[in-house]
Amino acid sequence: MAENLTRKILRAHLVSGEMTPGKEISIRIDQTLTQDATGTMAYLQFEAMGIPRVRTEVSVSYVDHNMLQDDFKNADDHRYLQSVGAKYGIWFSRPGNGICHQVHRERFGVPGKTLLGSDSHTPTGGGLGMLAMGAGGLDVAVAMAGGAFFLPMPKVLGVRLTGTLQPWVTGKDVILEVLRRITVKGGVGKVVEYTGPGVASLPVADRFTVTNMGAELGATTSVFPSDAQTRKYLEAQGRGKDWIPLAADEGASYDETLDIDLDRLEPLIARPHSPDNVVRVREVAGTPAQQVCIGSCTNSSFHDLGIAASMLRGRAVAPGLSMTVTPGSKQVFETIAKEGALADIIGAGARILESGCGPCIGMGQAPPSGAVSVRSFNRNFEGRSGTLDAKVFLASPETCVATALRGVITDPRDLGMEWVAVEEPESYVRNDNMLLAPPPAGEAVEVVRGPNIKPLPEFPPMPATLAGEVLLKVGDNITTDHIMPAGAKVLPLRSNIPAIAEFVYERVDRGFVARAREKGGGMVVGGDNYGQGSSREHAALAPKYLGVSVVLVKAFARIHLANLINFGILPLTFVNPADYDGVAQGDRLELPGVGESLAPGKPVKVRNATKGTEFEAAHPLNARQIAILKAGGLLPFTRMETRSAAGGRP
Ligand code: MIC
Ligand code: SF4
Repeated sequence: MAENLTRKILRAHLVSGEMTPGKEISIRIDQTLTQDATGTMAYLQFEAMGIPRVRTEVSVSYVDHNMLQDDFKNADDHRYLQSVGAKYGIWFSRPGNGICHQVHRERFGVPGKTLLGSDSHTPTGGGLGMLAMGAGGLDVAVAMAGGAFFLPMPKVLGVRLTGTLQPWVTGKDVILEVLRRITVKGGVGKVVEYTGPGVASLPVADRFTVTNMGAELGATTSVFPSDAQTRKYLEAQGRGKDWIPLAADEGASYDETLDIDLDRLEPLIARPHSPDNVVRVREVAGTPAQQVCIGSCTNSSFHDLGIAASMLRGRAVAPGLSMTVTPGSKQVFETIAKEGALADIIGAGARILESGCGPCIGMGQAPPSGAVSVRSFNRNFEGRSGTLDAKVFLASPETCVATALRGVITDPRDLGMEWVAVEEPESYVRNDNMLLAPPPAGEAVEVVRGPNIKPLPEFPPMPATLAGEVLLKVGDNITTDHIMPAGAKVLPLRSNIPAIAEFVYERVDRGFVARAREKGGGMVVGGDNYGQGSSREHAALAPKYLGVSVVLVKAFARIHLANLINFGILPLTFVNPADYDGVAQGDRLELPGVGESLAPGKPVKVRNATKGTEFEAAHPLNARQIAILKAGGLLPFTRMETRSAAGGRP
């Protein structure tokens, strides 16, 4: 039977389960990646598993998030990551070598392989025809140990592209259009697969932008075929031998479809504070802007910076505006330096930042109070930039430069500039001296741990009855940035759970942590698409540390749901959405006997002791997940399993 590309790759990696949408499957993972902000925890967890060496084809540890070194913490964590990687057979991409998703596609990505990364933008690899997914660090640690990755079998949404992109219209506008049409929850439970005659003309750089920002749809991942463009890209990376052709079978069917005519697309922009709040750039043109940032894993390729440089050549950034440019990797940086584009960018007055996440995750360059900041990034959640009242817009590098030159939001077509296509180089600068291969197995390596690395907290098994106060009630589309903020102040605490727990829900309710402490834990109630955004397991782990035992919402985002289970927090959904209205912050909820009665498909009775009411809640858990929850989380569960496999010996 004619099959789409997603199903073909899944089938080739299937370990268990039936490929029926919604049913749990498990797949073999060929490659893993971690970044520093999630990596320290992932490697602490990997160490706790007692496996001598990773069992994947390739595992890479990147340093790109925690780049500011204003005290010992980040620098110590970098040293830990380098040494732990060397010990267990993991490549190490040194700080300065670039953003994980940019470097991975340059140096490691292979069409048809599976990639699991402890970062929600891991789907970027789909631009090369990989099945690349984001997950919590613990799931990635399990994959490094050779374990399968469990996920609900996704539906496949076929996005059929026709026509060709017009001058000044880019891959960013393609994904913004998809976001405009199906919103930040439109991809939940789906893989977005790009097909149709429009794919062939889409430069690989644009494909990466589309698959990267597919994370904002809530999608499991996104994937493009591997074709002549993919081959050219891999050859320019000196990796032509890694290329294989891949595409959906002729006449393959999709669970859902969407058509996009590239000829008719226009420059688009996402307004504050959500990536799906999309309009045509011309609808907001003229809005004064105080900052423009080009960079992030979405748009910082050679292609992106080449276009930016050609627009900036001989011109100047507007006086009321500050512009930053971040090359996505050392390769991009070296290439634009050699080709002269860097001089054009510097000459125009842009501020050049080192290759890393930087302003995208609030690591510096917070905008001024109330400022409009136009960024080529992928997320514009409130406060993420580091300035709570800043208004962040998301657009293509072309729209960003047009805005930087004029000082007001500008459609690049209205600049009156001639559009020049940027060709992919025949050969990229290939200088891997910041990429360290692991030493051969058996070589003695000492793992270096700084004082910022605290031991993993231990959690007891789930008690028979769960009861507690609703510590917080929130609405729809709560992001993990709301739950566990990032930024320069908080990110360095990622390997220190007691310290980072102090910041849980800080931007939503400053009293949350004190309340959780005072009440000895409790529950959180939320709306639709709860936990969208990043893969950070700290958004589950830190609330768990504060005693949160149940999260009861209308619907969950995929990665956050998996993280809640991994750390032993019971995820429940309202059977009747109207029951959401009947629960208030401060109410006491009781789930008597749930620790014993929890079973697949069986609703849970929730008693609201304050209101004297009762309602039913559902859960998506299967028997394996229930066993994990009862054990207190995936780590204690894995330890128990290992013990029983060893005949009960510890
Ligand atoms: C993000 O873009 O939000 C991050 C920071 O890259 C996160 C990972 C993290 O929180 O460390 C992500 O996307 O998963
Ligand atoms: Fe880094 Fe931003 Fe990409 Fe996250 S979205 S990996 S913070 S560049």
